[in-house]
Parts: sequence; C-alpha cells; structure tokens
Amino acid sequence: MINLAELETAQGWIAAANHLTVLTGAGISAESGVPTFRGEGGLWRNQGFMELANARAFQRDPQAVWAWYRWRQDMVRACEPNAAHIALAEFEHRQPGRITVVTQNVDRLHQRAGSRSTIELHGDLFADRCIGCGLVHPCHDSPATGPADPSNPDQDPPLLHCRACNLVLRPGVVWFGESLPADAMQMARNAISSSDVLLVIGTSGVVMPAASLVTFASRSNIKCVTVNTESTNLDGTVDLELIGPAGLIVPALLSV
Ligand code: BJW
Ligand code: ZN
Repeated sequence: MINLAELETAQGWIAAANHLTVLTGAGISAESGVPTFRGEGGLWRNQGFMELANARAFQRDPQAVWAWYRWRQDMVRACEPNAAHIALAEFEHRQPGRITVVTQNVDRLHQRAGSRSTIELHGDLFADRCIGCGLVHPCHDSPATGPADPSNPDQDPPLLHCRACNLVLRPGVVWFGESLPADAMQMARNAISSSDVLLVIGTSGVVMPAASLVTFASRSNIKCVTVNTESTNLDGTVDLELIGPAGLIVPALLSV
C-alpha cells in the first residue's frame, strides 16, 4: 500500500528542486515486461545471469553468450516504455535541463520514451563492440541475427566480425570486473552534485560502483528517495522509501 503522506513529502522535495537526478535499475522496466536480474525470469537455459554476463564465459563459449544477448535484444525490442519511463521523459520535455537520468539499464527504454539527458552506466544492449579495436556497431533498428539455421531455433547465432579489423564482436555492455564507460561515473556525480534530490527507482542497490552514487548523494546532503516494490540494501542510506510499482508512483511524483 502506497503511503500518501510520504508520497506528498517527496512530491514537495521534487517540486522545489532546482535539479533532479534519477538513478534507475531493472525494476523500472519490469512493468514493460523486461525481467529483472535478481528476480523471477533472471534465468536463461537454466543459467543465472552471473554465469553469462562475464568475460570468462564469453572467452569460453562466445556463441552461447551471444545466444542469450540476441534473445534479450529480441525480447526488449518487443517491449514498450511504461508509465514511469514516459513520466521521466515528459518531465524533461516540460522542464528541459532540470533532470538527468542515470541508468544501469541497457535496454534503451528511457531513450525510446523520449529522455535525452541520459547517462548509461552499464552500456547499451544494442551497440555491439569489437573485442579488438573497440569499434561500436550500432544495431538499434536492425533485426537481431537469429540462429544460423532458422528451422532450428535452439542453435546458437553465428558470430559477427568487425568491419574494420575482422575480430569478433561482443555485446556492448559492462560485465563484472570491467570498467564503466569513460566519464560515466564522473558525469553522474556531477549531475548529483548540482541536484537537490536523487530519485532511485527499481534497483536492488547491490552492484558497485552504481550503488555508491546513493551514498555519495546522501553524504552531500541531497535528499534521497527510493521507489521500489520492496525494501532494499539502500534503505538505511536514504531519506524516504516509497514502496510500490514504479509505473504508479513515478507519474504521481512528477505530476506536480
Ligand atoms: C521494482 C519493480 C517495479 C521490481 N517497480 N521496483 C565494491 C565492493 C564489492 C564489489 C565491488 C566493488 N566495486 C566493484 C565491485 C565488483 C562488481 C560488483 O558490484 N559486485 C557486486 C555484485 C558485489 N562491480 C563491477 O565489477 C563493476 N565494475 C567495476 O567496478 O569496475 C572497476 C573494477 C574492475 C575490476 C575490479 C574491481 C573494480 C561492473 C558492474 C557491471 C554490472 N553489469 C550488469 C550486467 C550488464 C550487462 C547485461 O545487461 O547483460 O548490470 S550486472 C546487473 O546488475 C546489470 C544491472 O545493471 C545491475 C544492477 O541490477 P539492478 O538494476 O539493481 O537490478 P536487480 O534485478 O538487482 O533489482 C531490481 C529491483 O527492482 C529490485 O530491487 C526489485 O524489488 C525492483 N522492482 N519490479 C519498482 N515494478
Ligand atoms: Zn575491430
């Protein structure tokens, strides 16, 4: 049950804020049909995402890892931004320059909803990258590469190669143990430093360094509010936790 008094308090902080930074995680896309990592639906071919989303798995069996990513590309292409993504994009449209969205998500649903001031911490599901020269091969609009033999959908997709150096392409996302895109954390910290409120939506807050942004904000005396269907790791750090689905709470928070 949503606590209306707390919702009104957070609405007041946001209404009075000169700048708002929003940190999002997989939970904001759950109502669009994208499975979260640590919830139900996080499994694929009986493997957890931790077994697939790492460089060692890719070195061992790149086709198996690609099969998972091509499946996710297809699945996300079929999903639409939900009321929470749209409320953030409309807020920016009404008040350009007053909001920055920092996302851990790779699904581009913020951009598809119309958000422009967006910082991606963990890369982009639709920007394949060469393991050699690093050239990015965008695939936002192109259809995913299916199995080599379409009559056998369980077959792994063929590996694609870089048009510049002919080495293998990898998913353009950040795996455990890898650095985040250059400047992404600094840009996120800069946005938070010029904000009065940090709104943290749909993240378990267990993955570093993204989760450290909440501690950073709280130490900088910025009001921190979480929106989540359950309590998280971050709750001791924040000023207010709003329990409920993002698709309901975020439009209400930003309507003032
Ligand atoms: C709803 C909802 C609804 C559901 N409405 N809410 C310091 C201490 C300890 C460890 C480390 C440390 N520093 C670095 C590390 C190591 C590591 C790390 O953090 N490990 C932890 C697991 C302990 N971090 C890294 O390796 C990072 N790199 C790095 O630090 O580089 C420097 C370095 C290098 C070498 C050595 C040391 C340092 C990189 C992290 C990359 C994370 N990558 C992934 C995969 C991306 C690719 C892909 O998509 O395939 O990113 S992991 C996965 O977790 C994904 C997500 O972005 C990320 C966060 O998950 P998120 O978004 O929070 O999702 P969930 O599923 O956890 O939570 C969903 C939430 O939504 C839940 O709370 C629900 O309740 C809620 N919810 N429905 C509102 N309708
Ligand atoms: Zn290359």
